[in-house]
Amino acid sequence: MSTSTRIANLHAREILDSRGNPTLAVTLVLESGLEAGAAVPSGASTGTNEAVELRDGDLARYGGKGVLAAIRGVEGPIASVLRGHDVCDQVALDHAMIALDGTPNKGRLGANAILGVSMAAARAASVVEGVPLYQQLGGEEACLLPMPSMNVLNGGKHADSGLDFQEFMIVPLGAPTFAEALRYGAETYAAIRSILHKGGFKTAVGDEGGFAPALENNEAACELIVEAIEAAGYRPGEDIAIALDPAASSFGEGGIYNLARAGQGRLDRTAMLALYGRWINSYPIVSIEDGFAEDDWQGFTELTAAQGQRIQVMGDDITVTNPNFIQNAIDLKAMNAVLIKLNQIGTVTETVEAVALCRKVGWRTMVSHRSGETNDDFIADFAVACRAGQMKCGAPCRGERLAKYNRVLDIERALGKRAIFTNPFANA
Ligand code: 2PG
Ligand code: MG
Repeated sequence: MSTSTRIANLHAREILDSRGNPTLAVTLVLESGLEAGAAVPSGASTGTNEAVELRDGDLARYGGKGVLAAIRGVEGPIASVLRGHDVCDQVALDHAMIALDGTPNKGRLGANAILGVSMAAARAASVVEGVPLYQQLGGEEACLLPMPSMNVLNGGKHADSGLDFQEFMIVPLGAPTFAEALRYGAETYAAIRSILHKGGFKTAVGDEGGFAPALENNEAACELIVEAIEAAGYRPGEDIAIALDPAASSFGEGGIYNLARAGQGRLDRTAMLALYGRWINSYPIVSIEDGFAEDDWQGFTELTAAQGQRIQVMGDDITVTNPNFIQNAIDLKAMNAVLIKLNQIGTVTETVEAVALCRKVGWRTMVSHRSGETNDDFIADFAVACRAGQMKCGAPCRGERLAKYNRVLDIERALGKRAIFTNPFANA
């Protein structure tokens, strides 16, 4: 190993995410003097089994959300263990941190601390190797650009719009390139704004850049999106489809779902299944993520059995990017796709393993941002590197969301003729 690839030191500092909450920015320094950094995102609708995000709990600072202890972990024990390690051996250094933490959920050092180092190491390795990050992680065959799902209407824990469902997304699956997909999405987003404006609704946005109007109920959100797709000159279902993330753990427990915000009352599992069935018949829906709560494996399994041939049934809170939970989903046939979030599991290596497990059984994957984000665009490269095929990082609005979409644009341009962009739902 040459001195140029050995880790010399780690620094971390507290920065603010897109909600104004503290998070970590990590800088990794090599013996050669080369530096690379990464910033860590943070969720609002988190799964119970996600790896632990270490917060100080000191109410005198940021309401307890400070990350000074996580920073001490990076600069103290993690730096001591990683000093001298080859930055290009991602698997070894991620495993060194997992071993140092010693808990099953990274509860001692914090997944936020560990992930910041893991991402910074991948970036440093790409600089050392002189290749872009997507190629460093994914090799020469990393040419598949992700189909974006853009979150245009925000509800649940991401906005006080009154919508129970968290995310109403548009999927420009008829677009020939990623750049065109982004244009389809941005034009439809603009059409939603005009329709809302004309209807006297507020056009303020939620955490992920989608509008947060006080619509009458959850269906009205789907109606509005279909109207906007047409107003923008596209064909619903053929050019642009709808993807949902109800994030049902936010309003459901024990098989009962409380759609009170939008005045639809309490529904049991069977009624929720019927509701999704009606919606799938009425609107061009291609994907439902977290249609049931994280404790409701039966709901997932029933939805997959009933609708899995027609739509993508995807897990997020219930699978938490953790190969153990994904394996359980495979055993139960509980879904046919998995959402992938680096900070749910806490290292680049384990996230790559989660994607590989999905690929092994022919399941689709979607790489995802968190509702609390920074301008770090790591996930754009990561989605291309692991040939995920899909990605969501909010609306085509707000800098921390566009940082990722714009990075995919750059990757598409850099790949030139080698770039592949396909409709992942073509054979659904
Ligand atoms: C989700 C995510 C991202 P959060 O539920 O899929 O959209 O939200 O980061 O708040 O968990
Ligand atoms: Mg989700």
